[in-house]
Amino acid sequence: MKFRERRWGISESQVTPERLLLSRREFLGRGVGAAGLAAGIGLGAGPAIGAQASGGAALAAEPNPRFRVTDPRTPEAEFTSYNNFYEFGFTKDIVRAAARLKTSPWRIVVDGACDHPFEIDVDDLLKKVALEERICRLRCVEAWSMVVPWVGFPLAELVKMASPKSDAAYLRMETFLDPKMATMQSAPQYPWPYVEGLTIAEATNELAFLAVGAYGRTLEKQNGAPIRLVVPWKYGFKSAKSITRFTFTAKRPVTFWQELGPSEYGFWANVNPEVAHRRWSQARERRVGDDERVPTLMYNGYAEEVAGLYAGLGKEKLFM
Ligand SMILES: Nc1nc2c(c(=O)[nH]1)N[C@H]1C(S)=C(S)[C@@H](COP(=O)(O)O)O[C@H]1N2
Ligand SMILES: [Mo]
Repeated sequence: MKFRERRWGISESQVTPERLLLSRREFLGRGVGAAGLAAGIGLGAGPAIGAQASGGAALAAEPNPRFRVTDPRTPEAEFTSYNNFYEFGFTKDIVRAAARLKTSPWRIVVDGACDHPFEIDVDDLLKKVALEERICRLRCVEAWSMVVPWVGFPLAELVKMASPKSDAAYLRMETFLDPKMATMQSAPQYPWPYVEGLTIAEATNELAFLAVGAYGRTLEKQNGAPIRLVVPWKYGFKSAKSITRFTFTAKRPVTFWQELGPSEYGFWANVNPEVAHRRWSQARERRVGDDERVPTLMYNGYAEEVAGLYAGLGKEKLFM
């Protein structure tokens, strides 16, 4: 097991797969323009620990006792300062760049194969749902993890409002597209906007959640304000931030990460400690906060709730 130990011994920047993949594309000569690079990476230069961006109004919500992991919560300052949000830069330090995200007004389109397509402002959407608090694990494919008290509502509620048609097998989700606001989006070789997808069965599983807050406050911009997905049994990249469109479709969507690296990132991306990423083990994870290395759990600890969704799908690449 010497090999694995060596792996853990190397510096985090070397194990940051998503970033590596992006920079590899730069080397291929299809890279980000110099201006984009300077803006996206340069802006995030200062130390961001403890930084408080705009937003963060108090947001009361009843704790849902059924979704409360007992692991220690990640300190809020870590959650709000150690981020992946590639629209704003390829480092973890994007707080300042993300301050440019304009979250109000925020229009959401719900369309595609459904009986009740609609368009709504996020504030009006929130009048139609009951908010609750859930404490969930978040496991990034890069082998770090957090435990986050989210505030939001089940994604199933939104699905119900739209009333999908019988041929709608998937829910496709799309993040904003505004290169003036998000500098990295002016790099045309990336498949912006950020796209993610779930099967309807996954989207209506009670664990699939739309978060509008965390730690008792509205979401910070860097965490995907004003509304983001939380799919706790899948690798973090499935939990798309700052969503503007939900589309019901018969066709499986090709996601942002699939498009960039189909041999490393798939549609399903369920957490499984026994299935290594092409370039590193997924057996353990680094808990952001105390930096302890702890074992990764099957479906990130949610096997009981979701394993049944994948019965009979053995031929699919369920764990990448
Ligand atoms: N739109 C968008 N959503 C995104 C990402 C992104 O780059 N853009 N990164 C994903 C990844 S890789 C992770 S691990 C989580 C990180 O969420 P956090 O920064 O709130 O912890 O957001 C996911 N959602
Ligand atoms: Mo991630």
